[in-house]
Amino acid sequence: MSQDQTQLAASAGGSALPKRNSQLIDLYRVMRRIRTFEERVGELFIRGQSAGSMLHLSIGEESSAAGVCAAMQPQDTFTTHHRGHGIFLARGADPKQMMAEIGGKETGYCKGKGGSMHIADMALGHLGANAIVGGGIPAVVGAGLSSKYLKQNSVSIAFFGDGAMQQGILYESMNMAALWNLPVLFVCVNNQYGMGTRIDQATKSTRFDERAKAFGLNGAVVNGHDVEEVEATARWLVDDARAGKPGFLSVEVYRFFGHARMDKSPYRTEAEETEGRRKDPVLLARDRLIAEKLETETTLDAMDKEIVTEMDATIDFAVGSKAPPLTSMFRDVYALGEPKPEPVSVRIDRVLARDDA
Ligand SMILES: Cc1ncc(C[n+]2csc(CCOP(=O)(O)OP(=O)(O)O)c2C)c(N)n1
Ligand SMILES: [Mg+2]
Repeated sequence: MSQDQTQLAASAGGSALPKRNSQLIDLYRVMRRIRTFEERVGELFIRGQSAGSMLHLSIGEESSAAGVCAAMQPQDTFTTHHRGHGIFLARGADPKQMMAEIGGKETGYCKGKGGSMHIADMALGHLGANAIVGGGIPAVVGAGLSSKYLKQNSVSIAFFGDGAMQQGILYESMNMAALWNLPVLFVCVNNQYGMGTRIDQATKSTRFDERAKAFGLNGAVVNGHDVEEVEATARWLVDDARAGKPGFLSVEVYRFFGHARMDKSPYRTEAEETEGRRKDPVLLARDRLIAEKLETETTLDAMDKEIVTEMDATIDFAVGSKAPPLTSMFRDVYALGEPKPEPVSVRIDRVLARDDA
């Protein structure tokens, strides 16, 4: 299949795409680990052990993380939005350190100071999750420019939600990436909602790939129920980005639960939610593995059980870890070293004494 044909197939729904660059079993395992991890994150919240009150689960969206990360190389970098646990896990993060971070513990990736929405890890190329809608997008343009300049052969990928499709920063970033032929990929995890607003109430045109193509990027939309389709399309886009042609991918998924843990989705009908959850990427991959006789139910049950044990241990690890000491408050925050904190009373006197105060 020529690249043009592949591009067309991807935009049209991708049914004719070549499949299986990764084994479906590997993609299933990654998705199952994300699903189980996210369920444990929910448990951490219910037990009152998470740091902060906002947690955003990616249950129902696992194919976007598993499919795109399967197409990445070790030197590649990425940023995520506020719903990024699954992406980091698919990239190879240690779930214990992740859970500890979400719990605000010193054994976490950022020693408990990043939490769910600001987790980062340079070793795995995670340039940072970001709570501001669209906030992580421009960083990949900088990373792409740096990679090109330093000849690092790395691609930088921004993951964000459909809410960011209405943010100006995305278009400034796409424009610059296209103009400078940067090794960058923009991935929209289109779960149909930005908080309680359905996407067609937020924008007139939901053909997001057309917007990217208008800027001179490769553009594709894939059905996120099919993780193999996501992986095959992502591989094409990542490979092209590495060669200097940036791209955009919209992965169409359904957010199974509310925006955050306290949201019971009163703005969605039960019928819609049932239909959305029917297209479960994890279960569909499992069914296909069995139907195509690639794996037996017994083998998959054993794998699932092993994952449950692994993820149960993340809760014990997080709950059993210590919170960072107060004395470490300013360490690792802005720069290396530990500035001496100024006593509050001294600071107040200093501010009040300022001429322009
Ligand atoms: C610039 C900005 N505006 C508003 C918010 C409040 N907010 C947090 S998440 C969110 C919805 C984001 O929706 P989407 O980008 O589709 O991601 P999803 O939550 O669906 O994964 C909004 C409006 C914010 N964090 N940043
Ligand atoms: Mg959304």
